[in-house]
Amino acid sequence: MQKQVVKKNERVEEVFNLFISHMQEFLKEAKLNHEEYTNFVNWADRLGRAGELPLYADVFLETHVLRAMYTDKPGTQPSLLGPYFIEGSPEIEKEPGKPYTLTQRPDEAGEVLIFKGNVSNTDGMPLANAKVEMWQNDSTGKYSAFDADAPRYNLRGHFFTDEDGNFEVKSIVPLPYSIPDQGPTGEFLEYMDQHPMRPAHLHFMFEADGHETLITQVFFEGDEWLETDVADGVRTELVTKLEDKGDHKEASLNFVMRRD
Ligand code: MBD
Ligand code: FE
Repeated sequence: MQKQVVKKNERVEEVFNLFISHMQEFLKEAKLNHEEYTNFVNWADRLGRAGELPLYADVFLETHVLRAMYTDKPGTQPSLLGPYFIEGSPEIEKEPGKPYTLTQRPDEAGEVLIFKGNVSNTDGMPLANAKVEMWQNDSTGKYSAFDADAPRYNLRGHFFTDEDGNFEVKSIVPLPYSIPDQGPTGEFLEYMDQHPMRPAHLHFMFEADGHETLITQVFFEGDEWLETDVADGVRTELVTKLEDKGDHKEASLNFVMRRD
């Protein structure tokens, strides 16, 4: 096998050294015996082979990276990118006087949701023409391109804010999400006696010139999984009301981006 050539990088060296020294401390503290060690290696191997490493990392680790980076920082709190973002979503065309409609099947099941947002920056300046990328699960609780029986970009798309930084998008109300629980990640959850649920959420990524890209999620008041989200992605300021408008639901939230 050819040896991989890695350019020396002090940051990577620092991080790998920290990682290995903490792993060694962990093994000492947990007093792992050899059988437990073997079980652990086999589990980690199954996790990788099942393609669940990104899922596992995003559920159990990503929130800690974000909290370390952003707690008490001005602007909207970022939340998890998660394992279900894919590149290349379609740009959504707008009909005059109507909201954008997130890519969906003609007979898309679910409750209609009108979501209204505003994008501004920490100086209070509205951000016109900011790119809004959005993705969510469907009325079977699944994500296109992963577990849903739907076209690749179903309930995914991007569009742009208007001159006042506003946008309005028509979609369906997302459902609470059960992360895959039949594989190695599910095994882990079972041992931890933890349910596999995430509260219903919309995923957003905002991009605007001169500003830090904002990746976040929106949640809804009253969701039964808000307090025990398996991925710990909920932040108080990201929880909004889901208002009943008779034939549809409505929700809104304002987003504040930081300058680069
Ligand atoms: C999701 O839908 C999600 O958003 C995250 C962060 C992890 C697992 C599933
Ligand atoms: Fe998600």
